[in-house]
Amino acid sequence: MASFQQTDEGVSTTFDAVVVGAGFSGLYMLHRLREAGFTVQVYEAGEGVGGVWYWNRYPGARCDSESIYYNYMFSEELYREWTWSSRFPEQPEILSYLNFVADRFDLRRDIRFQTRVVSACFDEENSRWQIGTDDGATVSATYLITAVGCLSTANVPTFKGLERFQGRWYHTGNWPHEKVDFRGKRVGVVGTGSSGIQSIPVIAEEASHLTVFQRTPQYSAPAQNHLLEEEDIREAKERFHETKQKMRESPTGFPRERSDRSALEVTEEERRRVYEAAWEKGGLILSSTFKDLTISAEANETVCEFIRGKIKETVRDVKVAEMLLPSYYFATKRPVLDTHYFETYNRDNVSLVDVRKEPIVEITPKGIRTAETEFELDILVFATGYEAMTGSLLKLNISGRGGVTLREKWEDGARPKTYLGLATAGFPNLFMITGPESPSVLSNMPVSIEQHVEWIGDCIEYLREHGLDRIEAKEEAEEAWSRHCWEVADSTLFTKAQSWYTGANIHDKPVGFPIYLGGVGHYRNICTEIAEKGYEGFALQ
Ligand code: N01
Repeated sequence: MASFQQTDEGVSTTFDAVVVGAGFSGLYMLHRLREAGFTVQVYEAGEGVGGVWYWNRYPGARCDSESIYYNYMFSEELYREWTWSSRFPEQPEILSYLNFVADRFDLRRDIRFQTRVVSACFDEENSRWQIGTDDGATVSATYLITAVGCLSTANVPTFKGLERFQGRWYHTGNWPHEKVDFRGKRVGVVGTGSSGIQSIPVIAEEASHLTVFQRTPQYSAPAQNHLLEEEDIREAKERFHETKQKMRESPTGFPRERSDRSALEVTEEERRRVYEAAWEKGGLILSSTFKDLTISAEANETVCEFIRGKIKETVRDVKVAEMLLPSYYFATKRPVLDTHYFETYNRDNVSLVDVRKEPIVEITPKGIRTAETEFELDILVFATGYEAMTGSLLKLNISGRGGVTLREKWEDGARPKTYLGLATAGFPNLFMITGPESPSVLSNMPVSIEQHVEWIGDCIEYLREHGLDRIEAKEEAEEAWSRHCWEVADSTLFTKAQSWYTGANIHDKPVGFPIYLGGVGHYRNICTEIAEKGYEGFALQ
């Protein structure tokens, strides 16, 4: 039965479910549970819906997944009603889409904006979560569902002296709503991941001078973005069912075919032809051109060499080109797409600093001091990434059975152990959308989000139908899943890199690989089978 109580002031404090976050995950979770007759309260720290697409407003921010695949597929009507303008949508358009969805399904009435969840304690006697928010309120819910995103806790490096900097500084993941004016300004960008590489060419157009502080050179390929033709849009809408099925069954959540050839079984000319074609087509397809690029170091080196060749062809200054050449295994850090990134280093107003050779020593009132020199800057942009996968979950201060916190549980071991990335032992009635050890960031996110939301929705309905109100992952099931997740990852090159995938980007963070690499379709089948077996591996009461 749906539980719902009113306080004296008429404000409800008891819900079937509390959902944290109103981005892609939280919006659909709210809709799914409400349709099934449950009472839901969503808390969102921002003033509006959108999650990462609400906060990431930095210049050049756009999605690296193609728009026609980067949307909800749970409703054909919704899919038909919305029309994307370009192949890779810009942040404002994605935010408009999520606002459209919120209006379309009347979601805002159950979202409390500008309210941050600051604690969640499991009350064992009543099998309920007590959830505290930063406005001092406490509410109670049978289920706590985190929809906090995998990349939402900004990593601002603890450079000495930042507080003395006399200019302004920003992190790309927490960008102001008003435009930042770079005209006539000396700007420093620290970081060359996706956010840095998207923003650098745009900032360079405006700034009087841009200095890029690079720690690791990146393999980046051109997005080859373009406006969508009417014909593309019509075709996409007509293929809704076929595309949806392909995406759900695929390894990565995209409807594209994967190669069954090794990069080493073809001639050098053939390999070059394949890589050139992928380069021209643009997008994230380079990594799926051959089946063994993320498994075999030798195969991987062929694509690395191809991209290094492109960088050398593009960047005119030989010394700068040399500094931009990456050496890690391609795709073991998140592949990056760009629009004129390497070309930007041909501009007179752009310079590059290699902070591995010349480390940043401190931020001074006037700029950045490296081991060799001081760079005078008016604006600093930290494109330094996130405490990925676990950062936003840990910030919620969740404590489960026996008062053990999620932080204690996960920092104790070498990795954040979960069962399917959906639940974790010791934390009954807690569900995590795209949690650690699910396909999440190595898949097309909306596809993985929908799968989790639907699985959680079905599970909560099942519990209601069977008169149960408590579910918890068993330790042995979690142990087996976590081991499996690691073994799959460790059979690839992914665990051999220093990346935010492994946690190596955050000082002191335990290094692991909290992403399931077995494939989106395969993972879906595992989750479905577990549910069909009466939620095997979970204890139900
Ligand atoms: O962050 P990152 P991001 N001193 O962690 C450097 C998604 N995303 O915000 O590589 C100097 O990738 C760090 O260096 P290194 C996407 O999944 C998607 O760019 O650790 N440098 C690196 O160069 C993406 O992968 C989209 O050696 C320091 C950079 O900062 C993820 O979000 C757009 C440093 C951080 O790169 C994160 O991308 C944007 C220090 N102390 C983001 N600390 C789209 O789809 C860190 N760095 C559009």
